[in-house]
Amino acid sequence: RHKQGVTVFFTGLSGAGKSTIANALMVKLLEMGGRPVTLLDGDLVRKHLSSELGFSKEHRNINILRIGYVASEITKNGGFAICAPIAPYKQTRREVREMIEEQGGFVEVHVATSLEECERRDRKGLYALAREGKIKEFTGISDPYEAPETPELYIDTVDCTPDEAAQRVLLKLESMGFI
Ligand code: GGZ
Repeated sequence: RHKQGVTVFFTGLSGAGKSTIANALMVKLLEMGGRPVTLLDGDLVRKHLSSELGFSKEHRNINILRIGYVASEITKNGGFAICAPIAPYKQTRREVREMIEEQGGFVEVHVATSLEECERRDRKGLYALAREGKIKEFTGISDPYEAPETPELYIDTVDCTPDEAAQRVLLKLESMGFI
């Protein structure tokens, strides 16, 4: 008991707050000690693991399956994997879930900040560029996002801080018996 690995898989739009919550969760899990924690953030995965890939449906799916594979190995070996890609396609998320559930726990967290709110914040200016057509296939603007129907957790960042969101993930991990 308590030796099983777990993957926490965040999904949501660009700018929804996935990375911020994922980092806050990592800090909390590290503070608790115990299993090693590996953060597979969208940006770093794109840089180190998927640098040749773009944002077509095919390339996004290859990217997500790579993240899923790495997370499944971490989970198999008893660690915590935290993933934070957009992961816009339902079928691909399902494949990742099936792959990881063979090895341990899988907790899908929908960071459900609305498109309106993400675009209003536009922290990196990408939504403006997407509206101008300067970034093609941009999720939510000119490319689809298929929202999860039954995620383990649903978080809207309008009514909670990143720290509170991370706390909610911890409570979920606890109630599922993983910590
Ligand atoms: C969506 C894009 C795009 C397009 C570049 N669509 O907010 P960010 O900048 O830092 O996070 C986004 C990141 C998305 O990469 P992922 O690997 O998470 O996507 S997926 O899961 O779909 O493979 C955004 C930036 O890359 N970005 N172009 N066209 N986001």
